[in-house]
Amino acid sequence: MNGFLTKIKSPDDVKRLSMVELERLAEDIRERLITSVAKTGGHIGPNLGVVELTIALHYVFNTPADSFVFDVSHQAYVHKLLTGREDRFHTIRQPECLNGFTPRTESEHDSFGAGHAGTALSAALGMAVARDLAGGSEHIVALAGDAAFTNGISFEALNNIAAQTRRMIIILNDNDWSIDKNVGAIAEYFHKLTANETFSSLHDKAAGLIEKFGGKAARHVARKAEEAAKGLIGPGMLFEEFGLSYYGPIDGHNMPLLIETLNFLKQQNKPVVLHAITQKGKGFAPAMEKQKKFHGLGPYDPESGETKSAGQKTYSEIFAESLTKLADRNEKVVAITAAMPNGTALDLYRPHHPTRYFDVGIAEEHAVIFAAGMATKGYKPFCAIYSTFLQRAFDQIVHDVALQNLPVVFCMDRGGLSGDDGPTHHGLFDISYLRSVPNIIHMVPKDEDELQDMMYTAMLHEGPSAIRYPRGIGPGATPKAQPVAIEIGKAEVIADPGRTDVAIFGLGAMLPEAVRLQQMLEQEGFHAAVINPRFAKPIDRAAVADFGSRCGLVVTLEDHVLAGGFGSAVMEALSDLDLNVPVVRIGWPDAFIEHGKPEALRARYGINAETALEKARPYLKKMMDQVLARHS
Ligand SMILES: Cc1ncc(C[n+]2csc(CCOP(=O)(O)OP(=O)(O)O)c2C)c(N)n1
Repeated sequence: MNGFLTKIKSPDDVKRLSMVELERLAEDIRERLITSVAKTGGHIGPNLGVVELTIALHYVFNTPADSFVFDVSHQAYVHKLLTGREDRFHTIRQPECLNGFTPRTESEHDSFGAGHAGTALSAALGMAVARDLAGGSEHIVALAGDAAFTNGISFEALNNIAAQTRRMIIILNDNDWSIDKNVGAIAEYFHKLTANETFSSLHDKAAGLIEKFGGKAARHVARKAEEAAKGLIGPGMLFEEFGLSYYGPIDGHNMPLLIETLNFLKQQNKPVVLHAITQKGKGFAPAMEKQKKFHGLGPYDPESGETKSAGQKTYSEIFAESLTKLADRNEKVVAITAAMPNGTALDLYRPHHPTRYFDVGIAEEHAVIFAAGMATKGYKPFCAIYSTFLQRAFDQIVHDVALQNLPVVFCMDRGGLSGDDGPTHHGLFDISYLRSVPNIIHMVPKDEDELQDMMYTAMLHEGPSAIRYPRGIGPGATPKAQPVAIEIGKAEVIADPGRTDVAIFGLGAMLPEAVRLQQMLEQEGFHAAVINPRFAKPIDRAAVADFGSRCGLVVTLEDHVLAGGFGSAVMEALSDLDLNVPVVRIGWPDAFIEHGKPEALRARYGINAETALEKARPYLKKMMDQVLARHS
């Protein structure tokens, strides 16, 4: 078992295998993917779909001299297995081990890092143009899924490719699925190309001939298939109009056909698109049956595909249920997702309000302006976009929403450390990037019930608002039957001992750490107030003024970068108020945080009460000295 795979130490070893051995290698890889990802979790479905494609790519091309650019790069596990990382594959997504994507630092075979969708074509074009300028001869191959073509950047690149280079290969890996079913006109168009019967029969003939004879005859039939289909439905018309030569669609699991075709495309002196049809999850029944679930998930049973349930409702689920309730009572409430109905849990909302649910594809910029447009007509759009993916729509938030003061609500799931996915997915910047934008309010709930209240508050608010909440489960506070509105910019004082030495502001998920710090301080004889800030913007200046003027130290805790974050906002307010009280800030440093288990990363970077206490010590000592001096 895995006999062929364990012998592959580099892509050169792939090139030495016969066709029969390549097929055996594909079997080995599938088995390894299924059993290994069962333990680590990860993007199993997408990778099972590109086994033959990736083997064929390494058979025909020559990385690292040639470059493969993977869109999102969640489908690069097979590439990792073939490029000297087979012995470490069981460590994927584990702390200090292989990343789930392709950071350039991991291997010379990883030409471009990604995690967000739609970047492959632009990056590959940049590489191709750089190669042309330098007089190089290497090949640049971009591999992008069908859903990547719902993304604006992909089209900006398409618009530019033919004008910039004569040599670049794009592989459209079409499996019909985004995470959910792919949506929109492009998905329809791809579907039309592949559903054509005449094409299918010619295509099968071509595949059969290649298996029999290979070479010229097959190429002839493949071209005939292409021409015939072209006459009927104009396959690839879209790409041809962009000045790219379109080939396919071909069966992306037919290894001889793939190798033959890639060898042919390698010789072309024009930018080309190869349309490969693959099946997401191929070879693993549970993944073929439940495409959505097996796109990316935690550990599962490698036989049955069963997963353990979290038991408690996640923040995403509470968000979806709360939105359903709001929409039940307010017909102006609408929900918008950018291809993440599953991740944001909006697929729980969808059946209740199907006409007020919009999946716009992987198109965050469009999602935000689309929401702005709806808001101009009196609707109340709730845009559910992960904190990390909303980064892409910054200008739309500024220029289209905030400048016009339109009441769009941004529900930023995965606000805070994301964990196993790593730096491409951590949501650690949204306070900074939204705090500088006029008109917008930014809220952070301490628990699930407060999330519902904040959504209600946002619904009533007449301008733009954002709510960030963490990945996974929260403290488990069941939302009230009726949400209540929160006064804008008003913090909640959780504990106030009156005579206060330290004021601790614990933002959102960090509130329990604030309470722990308070207890640690009490044990050392210091009285501490605990505040749930609720708003990162506008912050509660009255609370800052009150505590800032009657305590000896302010501590802020946030699951966000320190630069420009909540603690910075508190310091700015103290400075504006001319209050000269020291501030200890706990948050993430000015660095990209690697992947890992959230608890371990928090411990490593000191995002906890212990570090706050350590940092507070010099100030506590000063306070103590002053007290002693007064009494001596
Ligand atoms: C900007 C952005 N938005 C959302 C996502 C979440 N996401 C990851 S993979 C994916 C679907 C990708 O589908 P496709 O490109 O067709 O590849 P497949 O997984 O089907 O192989 C989505 C929506 C993302 N990575 N980047």
